[in-house]
Amino acid sequence: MTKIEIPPDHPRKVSLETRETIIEGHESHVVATAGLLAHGRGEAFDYLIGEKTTELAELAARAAVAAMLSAEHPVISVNGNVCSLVPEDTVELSEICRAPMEINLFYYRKEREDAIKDALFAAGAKEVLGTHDHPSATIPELSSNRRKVDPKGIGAGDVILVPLEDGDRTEALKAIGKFVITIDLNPMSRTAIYSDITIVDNIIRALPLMVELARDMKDLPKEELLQIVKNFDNTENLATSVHIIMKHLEASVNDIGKIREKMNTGANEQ
Ligand code: PTJ
Repeated sequence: MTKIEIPPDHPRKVSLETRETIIEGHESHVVATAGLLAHGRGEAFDYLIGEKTTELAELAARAAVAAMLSAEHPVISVNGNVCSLVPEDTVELSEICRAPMEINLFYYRKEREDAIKDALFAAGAKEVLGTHDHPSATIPELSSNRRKVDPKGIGAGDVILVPLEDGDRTEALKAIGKFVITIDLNPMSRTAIYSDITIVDNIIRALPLMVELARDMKDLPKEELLQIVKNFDNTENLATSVHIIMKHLEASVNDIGKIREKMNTGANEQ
């Protein structure tokens, strides 16, 4: 299937193009079928936060980058959606933070692991960890496919970035003492709540922002990085994120009224 051309002046151009990207990812086996549904849920939450990076998300991204840069062994966990939407940024963040990428799939199929690996290499990766070609360690607290981890990657990691994750694994990673960072548009998801740092933003905006921050912050002294992490409060971050959604919904009530009033006035004048 060829990607459909979205007209440059279409008001929902970015959203529609992102949809096309994820559909293509599904066709090339990178994205699981359930990944399409997960993306739809993400789209709905993005609508609710106003489809832009909030100041709060920027603060969370800064704390996340500080945690990765100051870690002994940071790791980026990559699933189908992440690989499809932001392959180049993921590779770049991995390089700047010296955080290996590990493919870790909920809907595991060897065909998918291979497709994701190829896509990451095509995006410039030099090394990609995963459970297929390496002996695997297991997270005992977890029963899903994601219990298998690479002993050189998540197995040994101290700070793990797990974007668009399911709640069970985040909980399991916390239970075995990992510092967990996530990117999740839903501030009420279990992953968002269990993580140490949650960036409530669309990964298509959050990852490029993290790359930019990592470039700026990579030479900061470790104490300064650790202080940035210490000053971050995820409880406050998540509560305020929910308030942002509520305010946005309140504002929509007025907007709908105004648009309909204008529409009716226009119709009466014809
Ligand atoms: O590739 P696999 O096999 O590992 O499977 C990946 C998915 C995403 C299918 C799997 O992890 C899954 O089922 O995830 P969930 O439980 O649906 O959670 C995904 C979370 O990510 C939800 O809270 C969504 O709101 C959120 N989300 C979806 N798209 C985005 C997003 N958050 C940020 N940016 C997005 N673009």
